[in-house]
Amino acid sequence: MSAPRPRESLRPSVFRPLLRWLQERLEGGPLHFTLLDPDKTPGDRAGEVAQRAERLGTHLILLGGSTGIRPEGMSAAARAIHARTRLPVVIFPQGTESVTPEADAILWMSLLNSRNLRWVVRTHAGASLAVRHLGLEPISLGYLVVAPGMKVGEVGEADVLPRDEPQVAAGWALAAEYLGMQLVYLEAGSGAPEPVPLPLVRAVREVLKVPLLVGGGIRRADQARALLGAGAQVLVTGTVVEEGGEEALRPIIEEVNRHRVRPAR
Ligand code: 1GP
Repeated sequence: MSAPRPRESLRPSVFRPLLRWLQERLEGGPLHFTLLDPDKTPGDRAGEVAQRAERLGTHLILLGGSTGIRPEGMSAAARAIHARTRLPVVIFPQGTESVTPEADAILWMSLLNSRNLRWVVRTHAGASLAVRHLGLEPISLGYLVVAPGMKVGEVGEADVLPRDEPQVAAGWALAAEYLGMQLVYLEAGSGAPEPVPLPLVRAVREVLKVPLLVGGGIRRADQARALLGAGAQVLVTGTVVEEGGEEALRPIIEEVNRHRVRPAR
């Protein structure tokens, strides 16, 4: 029996191919992604929060979390965000439960420094045919968890990258690029007391050709400015969106947009 044929996405994406959309916008400067966890910010509420983030100037919504993710929750949140914004919605997967045809693409992320092959490639092997069947665009991403790693470091069974060894991080990031990853993400873990250290970002940026995303623990504009100065091309914030509200999010997004030579939209 042959595998089911891929079909046009159930919800044809206006951003397709999203990777190209992303690369074009990155030519004009850095981007800000808003991470929403449908377990903490479900359904219509996700739509409202995304709408506010869009008004503040965010460029894309990542949908996902480390625990408690269900396909129905992902779909409801994605639908609500599409109803209220014109932002692309991209799956930030926890596992097969994160897959929804309502998204514009899925980050095909491999937690490279996990001790468990489940997070590196095994879950992917179980989900790839479904993703193809749904017509979702996969964007490969080398996901590197830096100390302290927080929940994702624990759940993902990561040997977290040390904060004081920039060349170690550079080695891992370049390995990801050489493996063909289209994006690399340095992750300190959601709610980390401090973001990824600047020397790590600098060392990784120096060797990498593909876009570099940085997230975890970004709460203030001065941190955003420093990370952008060190070479981060996409900043991801989650906690500040869900807990800090508009006042906390605004200066971070403003900082990202101040670094752009032309608007993203
Ligand atoms: C998730 O690192 C991001 O990948 C979000 O981190 O919740 O600390 O913003 P925060």
